[in-house]
Amino acid sequence: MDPPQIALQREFRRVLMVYKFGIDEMMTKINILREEFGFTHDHNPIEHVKSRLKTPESVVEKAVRKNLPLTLDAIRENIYDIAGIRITCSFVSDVYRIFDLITGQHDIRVVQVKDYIARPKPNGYRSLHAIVEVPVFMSDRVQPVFVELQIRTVAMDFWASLEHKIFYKYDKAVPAGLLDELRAAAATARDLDVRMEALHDQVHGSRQSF
Ligand code: 0O2
Repeated sequence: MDPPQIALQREFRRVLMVYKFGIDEMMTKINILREEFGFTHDHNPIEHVKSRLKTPESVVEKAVRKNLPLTLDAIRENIYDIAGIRITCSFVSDVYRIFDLITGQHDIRVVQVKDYIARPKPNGYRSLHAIVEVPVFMSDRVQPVFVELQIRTVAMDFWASLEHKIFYKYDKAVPAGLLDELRAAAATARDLDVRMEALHDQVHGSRQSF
């Protein structure tokens, strides 16, 4: 890295705290939903939740890759996934339900939605992505913060974590045979989601009744 990139990284370390607070705000919302479902319904749509903050190194790398000016403002305005939360649900209907419950909250602004469940990526990747903006109440101001949400089923998550490992093991040049296998495995994961949802509906009645 050259000196301007190193200087930006140092400056960025100070503002990273606000993104951590953005994650905290969102995690509170998600935990409230999760606990409330535990009390009031016989089925909890959220299996598990993970969060992560991008490191200053990877934020600056992304800024360089996107040809952004190396300034904090350019990073704040153009890099949406500094704060990330991944919510894993049991069923596909739960994914959309959780999405609606979070994005329907009045202090949340939805900036962008990518529905890779309705339109999977060519490699087979499925997941519902949303960039939301959440207000963080600091001592002297209210700071809106972008948070990337990835909401997916257990089957989608299983596939994505293996694909991610394979992708990096082969340094992004995955042999064609393995890519075919991964696409086939993604189709199997999709079929499993359909079957599990049908079974769940048989036992609990249609999810639409919620
Ligand atoms: P990490 O370490 O997980 O954060 P952009 O952010 O707009 O430049 P893009 O690709 O347009 O990039 O955004 P998109 O499609 O919303 O995907 C962003 C994140 O989704 C990725 O983050 C991955 O976490 C996940 N993702 C997207 N496509 C795939 C895929 O094909 N396989 C797997 N396993 N995960 C995927 P990062 O930044 O790549 O990494």
